[in-house]
Amino acid sequence: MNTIPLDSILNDAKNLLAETSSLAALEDWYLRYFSRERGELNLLTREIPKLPPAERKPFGQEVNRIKSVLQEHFDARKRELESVELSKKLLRERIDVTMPGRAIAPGHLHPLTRVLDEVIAVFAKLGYNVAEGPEVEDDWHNFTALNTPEDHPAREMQDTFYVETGAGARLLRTHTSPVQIRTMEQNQPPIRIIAPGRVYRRDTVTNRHYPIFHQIEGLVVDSRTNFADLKGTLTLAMQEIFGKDRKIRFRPSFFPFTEPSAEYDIQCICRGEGCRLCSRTGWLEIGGCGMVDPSVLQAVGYDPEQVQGFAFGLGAERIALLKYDIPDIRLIWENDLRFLRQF
Ligand code: 2NL
Repeated sequence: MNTIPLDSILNDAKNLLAETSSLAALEDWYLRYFSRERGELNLLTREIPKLPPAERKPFGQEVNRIKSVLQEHFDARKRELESVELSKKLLRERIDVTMPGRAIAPGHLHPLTRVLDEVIAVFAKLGYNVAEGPEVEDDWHNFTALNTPEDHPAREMQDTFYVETGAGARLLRTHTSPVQIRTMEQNQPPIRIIAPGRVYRRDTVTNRHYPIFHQIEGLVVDSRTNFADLKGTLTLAMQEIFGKDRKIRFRPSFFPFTEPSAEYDIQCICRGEGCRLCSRTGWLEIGGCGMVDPSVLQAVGYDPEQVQGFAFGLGAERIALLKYDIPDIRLIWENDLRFLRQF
């Protein structure tokens, strides 16, 4: 008679199986009973040859029954634990779809872009069209058509960025006036346009100078356009931009492409008391202007006896520095968010 307690082995195995609380523990349990080398059930099988012959068959059958019972229990426990671990994992990795999303910080326009837009809007109200043209220009549109003589310093290599030299020279435009020349070449008066854009001049970088800047030039050509129209237009436009209570003054000046020419200033916020902003003069320089020189009208095929016009220019960066009290023009280009966020 064998003394191997099959019933208690089965009961122990079931109890231990019920106590397993993870798939890892289950794996240990399985190896303990079913491992080919050391599994307790396989060890039992090896006992068979030692038994009296009559007991071998029923003992073997009983071991096999226990094996299949435990295999079933194991499979069931495995499904249980798998579902427990899956729900734990789902809970752990749960996504709260009702949580508010991460807000995308809205950006805003660069102060220089705001100045350009604002000046354009003022002239658009007065009936001006916006004109644009290439930044790489030829000698004719940038200089010759603008009555700028061969020996004018603006044409010097040092003052202008030439892309190609010699005959058919190409250069980075030094003002947006070539846009007006192109417009006049392609259209007949009346002309009423504003030309905003990037221009390039050799310059030593300081808090007020930078070799790339933005100009806004205006041009009106019609049959009876006169200097009073120019003064009235610029006075109105500057008061729209800086405030109705600011005075404008015109000082005689010279430009190759206008005759007569003037520079125009706007009254400083200190009202002439004298502050650092206006260097104690009470006035802030804005730009230049004048009546279009007859030889410019001739260059684009207009008859100066029939039409005349006025033109003016202003530096967009300069307006931005004055309007937003920016101490250094380099801030315009650095794109430092600490600076930009202030606007
Ligand atoms: C300034 C000077 C000025 C003009 C620009 C112009 C254009 C044509 C014909 C005649 Cl097509 N004149 N432009 C005239 C006078 C002054 O700008 O101080 N710019 C910031």
